[in-house]
Amino acid sequence: MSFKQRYIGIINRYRDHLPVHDDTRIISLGEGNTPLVRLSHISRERGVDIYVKYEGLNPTCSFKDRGMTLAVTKAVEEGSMAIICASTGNTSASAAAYAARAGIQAFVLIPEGKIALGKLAQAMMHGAQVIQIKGNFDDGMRLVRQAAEHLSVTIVNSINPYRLQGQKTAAFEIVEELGRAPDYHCIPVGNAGNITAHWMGYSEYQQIGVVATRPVMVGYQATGANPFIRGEMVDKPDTVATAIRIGHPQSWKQAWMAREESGGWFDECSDEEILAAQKLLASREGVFCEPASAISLAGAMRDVSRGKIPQGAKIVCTLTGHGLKDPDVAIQQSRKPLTAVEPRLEEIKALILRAVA
Ligand code: AN7
Repeated sequence: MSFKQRYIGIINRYRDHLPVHDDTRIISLGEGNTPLVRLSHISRERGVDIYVKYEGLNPTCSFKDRGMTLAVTKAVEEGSMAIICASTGNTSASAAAYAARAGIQAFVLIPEGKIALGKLAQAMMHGAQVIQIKGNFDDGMRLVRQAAEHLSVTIVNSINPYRLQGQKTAAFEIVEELGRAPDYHCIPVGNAGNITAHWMGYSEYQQIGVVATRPVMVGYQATGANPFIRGEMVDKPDTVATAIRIGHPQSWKQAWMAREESGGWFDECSDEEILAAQKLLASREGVFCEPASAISLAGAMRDVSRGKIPQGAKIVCTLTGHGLKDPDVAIQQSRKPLTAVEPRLEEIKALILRAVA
């Protein structure tokens, strides 16, 4: 029996492609190396080859960990004792965990009442200072920028360039797994950091000759939070997919460039389409992601049915966060209400027989 080398995270794995030194102290939780799951039922039914990159299986259950390991590693290297971010939830969870790991303080600004329960639990458990704002993510982001001008805290939102450097490694993994770039990469868009990071990753691998082609990048936003579809900022964003309830994206220009250079497009999905795709994925393929993540599949399926994405195409959809992040929305949308029966065999038998009838 031979032993595989222990996997210890994206910085160690992709050191040559990232801005670290030999003696940099790496702050890692073993992020990255997430599964690329082929959707067998959905691919067969729709005549395409669809994979999901299951980023919900990162240490804090979202893609943010890829960027956070590098952002916190560099913050510590530069002597910072505190990090700060605004967040719709996942960035705060990730920042809190990596700050704990590093032994520094995290301050997280979240929109009051608008973040999923799992994410709030994470930020609180990891010991972040949680600051609720009577406002939305965009208000929080403005305050974070202002606060960092006055105080010595490091911003770990995706305007921190190390975040995108770390997140580009998802594209590396996809290429290595498929042995090529996909034809289409479908991805949720909020601040547009992740679509930008993926395009950087694919482009780097093309430049150094690992692959000959890059995918068409397709970004999806919720109908109520759709600045890229409107072509202008949105002041009162709203959607059931709270992770992408963002009206003033931080990586505006870079995302337009990714769209332009890849020959891609932006489109929007309604909350109903998002929840239907989330349910379909969970019930037909066994993969549970949060609502914001499901928009990548919702959009891809619609673009396949419209012929915008051709039959036979190889498609990767990024599932940015785990379904358990947002148990409330999952339970609310279940068709049958949960009831309890007496603990007797007859009751159970009757229920099973009725279900299979
Ligand atoms: C599950 O946590 O912005 O387009 O503050 O949590 O790179 O912003 C989260 C974003 C998609 C959008 N899916 O990614 C935050 C935050 C999930 C997310 C996005 C987010 P970007």
